[in-house]
Amino acid sequence: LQVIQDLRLALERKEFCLHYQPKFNTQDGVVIGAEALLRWQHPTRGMIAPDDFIALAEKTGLIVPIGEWVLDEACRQMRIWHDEGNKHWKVAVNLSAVQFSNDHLIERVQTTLARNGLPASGLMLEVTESTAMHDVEASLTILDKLANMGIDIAIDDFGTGYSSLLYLKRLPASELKIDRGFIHDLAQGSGNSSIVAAIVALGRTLNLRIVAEGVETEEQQEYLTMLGCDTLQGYLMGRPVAPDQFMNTIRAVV
Ligand code: G
Ligand code: G
Ligand code: MN
Ligand code: NA
Repeated sequence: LQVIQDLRLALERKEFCLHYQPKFNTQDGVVIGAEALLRWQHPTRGMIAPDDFIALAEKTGLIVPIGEWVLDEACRQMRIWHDEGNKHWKVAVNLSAVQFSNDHLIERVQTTLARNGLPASGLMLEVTESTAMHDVEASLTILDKLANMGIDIAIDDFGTGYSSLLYLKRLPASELKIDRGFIHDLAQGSGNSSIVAAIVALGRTLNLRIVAEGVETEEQQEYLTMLGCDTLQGYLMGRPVAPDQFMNTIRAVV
């Protein structure tokens, strides 16, 4: 397949880039960091979204070198933002299931932080609920190592998998990201609003920050604030943008 061939060459041809979407503290509106989101600038097909090539990258194993590039690039950019005075920001990097179970993950993360001079506290790793719960004992081993290095762990797309509460309690995560499907159809008194309220309560109990992603309207923003979400992320406050546009994006909000 042509697209597999293209994907193999994309790294050396420098066709990947990262866009960054800001994350805001609900109470004071302060930016606490950004999620790095991968984009593929294809020479003839234009910009390709990750949903259209991550699965293929996983199947071919190419996700491992691509993921290493993502981690390195995200750490490099966050080091620049730290040096510009935003020392408290973290960059959140998505890990796919294949990367997560790769034997070299821990070592790669360590060397990448060191190479870029980024403290572990400047990095957050996002794993989906289904990845984390797939083999819970193995996940605990890996996540404990990462957490012991001082890296924050977020459980992404939360509410779409099947978490055992016992395991959730043992996971060294600091953040639950409510899947944007629940946010999209959020309305006062709706089924989803009860689910969001329940996840917020769970987060309080387990000492986890609750992030609402996919916030698109002011009604959602107000309601999620009222429900007690700690962090908001979405098109309303900022779309994913190239790093040179990031400061302008957040200045428009804060
Ligand atoms: O903007 P958005 O289209 O960027 O992302 C779509 C999906 O692709 C999300 O589920 C997101 O987690 C995933 N994704 C984005 N960037 C990366 C990445 O660098 N690595 C992995 N594994 N997934 C990513
Ligand atoms: O699965 P993950 O949470 O990593 O994916 C983040 C995805 O959500 C990216 O594709 C990003 O572009 C997208 N996204 C971020 N904010 C919004 C939003 O407000 N609305 C919608 N529909 N998608 C969003
Ligand atoms: Mn994510
Ligand atoms: Na998500």
